Amino acid sequence: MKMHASLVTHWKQAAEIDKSLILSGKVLKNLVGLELRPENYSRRRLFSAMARQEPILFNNFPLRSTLRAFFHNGDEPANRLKSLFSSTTKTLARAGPARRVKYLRVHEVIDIWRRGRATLSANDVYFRTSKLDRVFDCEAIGDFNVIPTAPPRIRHLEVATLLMGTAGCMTDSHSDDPDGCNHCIVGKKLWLVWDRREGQQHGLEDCEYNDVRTQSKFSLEAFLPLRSSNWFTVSEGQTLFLPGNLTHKVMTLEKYIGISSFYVGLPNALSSFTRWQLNGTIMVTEQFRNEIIKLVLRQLERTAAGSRQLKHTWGYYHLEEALRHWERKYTRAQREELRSNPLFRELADRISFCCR
Ligand SMILES: O=C(O)CCC(=O)C(=O)O
Repeated sequence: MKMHASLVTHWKQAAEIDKSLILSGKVLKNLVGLELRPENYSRRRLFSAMARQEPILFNNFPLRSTLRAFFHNGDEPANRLKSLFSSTTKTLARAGPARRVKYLRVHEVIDIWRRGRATLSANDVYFRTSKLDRVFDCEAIGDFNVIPTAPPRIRHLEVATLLMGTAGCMTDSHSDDPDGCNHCIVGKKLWLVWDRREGQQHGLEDCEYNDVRTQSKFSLEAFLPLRSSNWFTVSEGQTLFLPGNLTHKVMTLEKYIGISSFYVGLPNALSSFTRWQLNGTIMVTEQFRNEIIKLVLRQLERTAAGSRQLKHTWGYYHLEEALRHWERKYTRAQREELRSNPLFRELADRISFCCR
């Protein structure tokens, strides 16, 4: 397998941001086989990846057309973006190579983004309550997700945000509780992903789970041999779906605007609840987990009783794949431990019943 010249360029750009990404000849050869390549979108591919808990990157996820219509109408993306926020709305941002936390007005962040001279990222601009959600049809990244149907105390776990960053930004290695989706509107990022636990056993830190002072420990020598390692670029119009067990380290190669959100649907429910219970969580408390199990149960009932179209929309036909994956991945003892929670037991039994 050959590495495309543009990919070598991307890695060189990434190494300018973070020295631990400097490539030697041997590393370069080993990296080639770890690239996750984008695919053309189909719902079957999406749900199958969710069921098997594998990352997947799409070229043409259906969100693209609505976002393109908004951003590519001849006006500068920064102007379009500004029109969606009041001049007083503030957001958390990270500035400079040390990623110092600041609160800035969203309009200021957009101006800095437009000029592209400073290193600045703002990944926490919530869009469900802004005009952004009304201007775009973000439904496509949510029509298989029970979290947006939840009461407000749970709905915030969707963490539906707009991300803005100038070239040179880095998001340190971390993992999130739920599986997450990222859509790139403009720009390019390089992502490195690996299973958190496998990485930790081999010296790769996760700043959410390790005691990290400045930056999580990372080396390509430790990353390359992991069974779970992948890397890829996400660029304009592409959409990533990433399982929550994967720690990710992200470098902004070209100034970027995107959106992201977390999801629990029918095909990833068993795996998400299992991971939360066995491997621990940051945001999802036991009470939240049980409330989300109830939402999935409710959606499962509706879908089981609904039309073929509803089943297709919610990934009902991938429940068997999800169940088989879960049975293979976790030991009988682990599955029994999970089943000691009556809600989880009800869900597992209901899914088995649907698969008969
Ligand atoms: O795009 C980035 O820089 C980080 C994104 C991220 O960590 C996420 O969506 O979970």
